[in-house]
Amino acid sequence: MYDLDIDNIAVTYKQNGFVSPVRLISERNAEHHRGLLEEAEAFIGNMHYRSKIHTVHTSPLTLATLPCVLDIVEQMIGPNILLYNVTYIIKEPKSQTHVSWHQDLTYWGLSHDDQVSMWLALSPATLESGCMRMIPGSHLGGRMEHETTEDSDNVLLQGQTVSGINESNANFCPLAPGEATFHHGWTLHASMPNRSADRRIGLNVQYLATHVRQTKHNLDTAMLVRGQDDYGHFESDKPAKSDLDPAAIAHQAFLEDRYVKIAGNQYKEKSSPKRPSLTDMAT
Ligand SMILES: O=C(O)CCC(=O)C(=O)O
Repeated sequence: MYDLDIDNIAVTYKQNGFVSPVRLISERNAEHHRGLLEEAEAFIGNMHYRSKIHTVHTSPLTLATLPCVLDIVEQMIGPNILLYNVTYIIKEPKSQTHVSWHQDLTYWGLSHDDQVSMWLALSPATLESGCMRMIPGSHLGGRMEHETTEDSDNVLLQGQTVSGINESNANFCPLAPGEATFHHGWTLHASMPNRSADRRIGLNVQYLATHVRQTKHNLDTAMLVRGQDDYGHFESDKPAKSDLDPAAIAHQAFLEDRYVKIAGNQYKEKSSPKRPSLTDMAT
């Protein structure tokens, strides 16, 4: 049994719109999972920001479905839980890659906000390496106006940005490997470039309550990870059964393309510039 004060975590989350740090796995285990990621990268190329990565690799699937994580998520969105997306967010050493102030739910097209994201550190996320910053209480005001920006160093698909943030209200969320932040989809957050000599690696996981639906598209996918789904709003993602199975990789390319079209557009499906798929990168 793990040693987490789940009630306290849930109270802090409801009050602030985020909770950090939460120790989920040991530093050693986080290093092990980093090793598994980097072994996969040696074979298939950089895994930064690839969608639905839990359908091609067992390590992110294991981390996203840890019982202690689902127990926490259950306190936040209820007992019937869909795993919507899993992606690594990697800032390479000494890189300009950053994330502008934004709210996650802005362009996802979801019908309700019973959603939470987990960000689990697989390497040190420090002020130097560009850990996340959050504005406490910002989830209570609902959606804020975002503008799209052109900035190739911004991780976000549309460079979506809320301007005029008073950064002196922000809390830094440094994490040691194995610690995580949980944040709500209306919580304003951002992160700065990685000035350190190590990679800053986070596993970013999004969970939805089963009653939430996709309003931009009728073919979106998710995976039931706890409870039951009485709604069936999403087609079911297939969890990775082994690592980097070629059929799973091909399907991930399709899912990623569709995810980018949905989440990467403010209103509805659009054609987007094609990114090389994991398959292209392996060849
Ligand atoms: O990885 C980062 O720096 C930002 C992550 C983020 O925006 C998110 O988890 O929603």
